[in-house]
Amino acid sequence: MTNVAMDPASPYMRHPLRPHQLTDRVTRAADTIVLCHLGIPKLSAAEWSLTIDGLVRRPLHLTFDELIQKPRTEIHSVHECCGSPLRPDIPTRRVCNVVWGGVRLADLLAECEPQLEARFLWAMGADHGTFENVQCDAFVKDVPIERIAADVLVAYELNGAPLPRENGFPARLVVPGFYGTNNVKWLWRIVLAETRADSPFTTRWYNDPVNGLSGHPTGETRPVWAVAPESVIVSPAPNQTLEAERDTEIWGWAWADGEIESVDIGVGEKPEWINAQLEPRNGHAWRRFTATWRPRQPGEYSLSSWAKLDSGETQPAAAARNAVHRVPVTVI
Ligand SMILES: Nc1nc2c(c(=O)[nH]1)N[C@H]1C(S)=C(S)[C@@H](COP(=O)(O)O)O[C@H]1N2
Ligand SMILES: [Mo]
Repeated sequence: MTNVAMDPASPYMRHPLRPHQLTDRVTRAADTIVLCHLGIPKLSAAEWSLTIDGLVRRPLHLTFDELIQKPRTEIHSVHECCGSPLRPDIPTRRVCNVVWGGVRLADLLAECEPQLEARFLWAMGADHGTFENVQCDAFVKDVPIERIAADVLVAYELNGAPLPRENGFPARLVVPGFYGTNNVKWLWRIVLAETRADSPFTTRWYNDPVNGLSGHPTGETRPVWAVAPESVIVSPAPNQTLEAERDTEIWGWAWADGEIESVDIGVGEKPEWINAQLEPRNGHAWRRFTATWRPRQPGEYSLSSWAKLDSGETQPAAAARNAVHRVPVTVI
C-alpha cells in the first residue's frame, strides 16, 4: 500500500478548539484536532488490509471485514498533538478527548506469536509525500512492545461512528497516554523489530533534546511518547469579567500518561493557591477539576492551572509544550 492517491497531497490541519471552547467531555468528531503531515490518502475499506510481520512466528494479514469481526473494545482517551516536532518549547494546546472503538492490538499480536527479541513495534501509515523538504515514503512511528499490553487499539471508530477520512479511515493505531503523533492513521502495516524504526518521523523529528542537571542540553534525545502532565482552564474564559465578593467556579481538564495527584489553581502573579477537586481517573481520559474562588478586590488577575504527578513532576511555568495555561480575568 505504498502508492495510494493523496487528496490533498500536502500538509493539512484543522484549527483546534481553544481551551475555553473545550466544554464537552467528549469532543465532537468535527472538532477534533487534525494533523496530517503529508496529506490525506484516499483509501476505501475494501482495498485496505493490515499486515503484521517482522519478528513474529505467524505473520498476519487481515481485511477490514475480518478486523471488525474481532471482539470490539471502546476506550475513552485524551488525544493531544505534541505541537511542532521542531519546537517542543511551544505549548499549542491542540487537544481533544474522544472515544475510540476497535480491536486490542494485544489480541492480534497473540495470534502472531511474537519472538522474544521483538522490542519495538513499527506502525506504518499509507500516506506519503514531502514534509520539511524531506521526501517520505510513509508515515512511520514506533512504540515499545511492553506498552502494547495496555489498551493499544487498532481503532476503526471515533465516537461510535466510522473514522472520518482525515482521522485515519479505515483504521489507525491508538496508544492511549502517548502523544497523538504516535497514533498512526491509515495504518496498513505493523512490523515487530529489535530496534527503533529508521524513519524521519522517529529519528529526525519527534525526539526531544534532554537537558542535564545544569539545564543545558546533554546531546541526548528522548522520543516523544508519554504525555507529560497538563491541564487547561475551560472557565472562566480569557478576559471574562467577574464580580468581587462572589464565588466563581474555575473548572477545566487535566491529563497525563502518569498518575495525577493534584491540580492547583494559581491566582495572581505571585500566586495564591487553591487546591482543586479532581474527579477519579478513567484510564487515559481527561479529568475534570473544579475550584471555587472568591475574589476579594477588583483588579486584573491571571489564573493558572498546575497538574502534578505522584512522582512530584509538575507543569513548567514556561517554554515547554506542557507549560501552564494562564487565563487573564477582570474583577469588578
Ligand atoms: N499516517 C499518519 N498518522 C498520523 C499523522 C500523519 O501525518 N500521518 N499525524 C500524527 C499527528 S502529529 C497527530 S497530532 C495525530 C492527529 O490525529 P487526528 O488528525 O486524527 O486528530 O495523528 C498522528 N498520526
Ligand atoms: Mo501532532
